Amino acid sequence: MYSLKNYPPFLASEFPTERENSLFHIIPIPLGQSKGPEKEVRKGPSAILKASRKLEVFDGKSIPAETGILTLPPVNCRGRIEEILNRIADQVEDIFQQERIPVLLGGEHTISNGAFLAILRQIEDGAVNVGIVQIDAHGDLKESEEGSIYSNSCVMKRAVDMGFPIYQMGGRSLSSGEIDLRKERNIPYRDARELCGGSGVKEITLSPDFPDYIYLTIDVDGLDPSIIPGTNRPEPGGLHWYQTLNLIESLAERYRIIGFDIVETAPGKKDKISGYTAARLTYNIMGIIARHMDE
Ligand SMILES: [Mn+2]
Repeated sequence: MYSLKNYPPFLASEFPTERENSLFHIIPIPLGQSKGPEKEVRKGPSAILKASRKLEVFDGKSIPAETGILTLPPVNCRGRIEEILNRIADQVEDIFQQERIPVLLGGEHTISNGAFLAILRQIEDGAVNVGIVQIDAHGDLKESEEGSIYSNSCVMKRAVDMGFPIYQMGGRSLSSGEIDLRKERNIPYRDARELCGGSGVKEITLSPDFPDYIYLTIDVDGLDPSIIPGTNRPEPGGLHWYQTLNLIESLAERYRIIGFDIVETAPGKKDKISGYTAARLTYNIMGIIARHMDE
């Protein structure tokens, strides 16, 4: 059993959450595989949900909560990682089948692999028609780390191996092996220096052949650590607040976002900013998606 005190429904303090036919279904996933202090990332989903109680419903443009927000119980993150990823995939698949939008709250970045698995299960004729757009300071393109192919540094390599077209945004700390893989596989990207330097890019055009349907995976370290400091691998020079929202809005204008995740939020005990900002980010992305649903 889990406690509602630690996992309150998103925006529980406000009105039309938890209603039937909610557009957004939130899955809290408290995964932290590390045995060291980095395992604190498993408290991220709870921090985001608790902080969401302080949100006001207007996001600056609309009231995303009017589309309905359902918060599911947290995924059981005990056992083998393959089993955990299957549990996540089952939940996400169920949401796709109801034609709703899954919102995964991590937890470490590895949880996205569960969503990728669910997307693959939806594909009938073998042609992958969903691309994955990643906002992240890192490549996460390693084959394995510390003996595991399911480390958070490997999550996008698994996506590539599954056959997904991917697009990387905000990168600024990559290994030479990851740079080689980008070249080898022709992986498109816009790194932070190009996106965030100077006056800052506000709109993004993905590769011409990128699929119309996209899944968005947001590692909060893709944003500048002045925006969300509470994360395990903070890296200077990231995306700023309105830049992040503008870039995502520009994606929503051209592509259909079928689901998204916010991962790697790891606020320390005295950190009052990171959980709240991740909740605000989650909520404002719901707003962006809701406003572009009918187009
Ligand atoms: Mn990452």
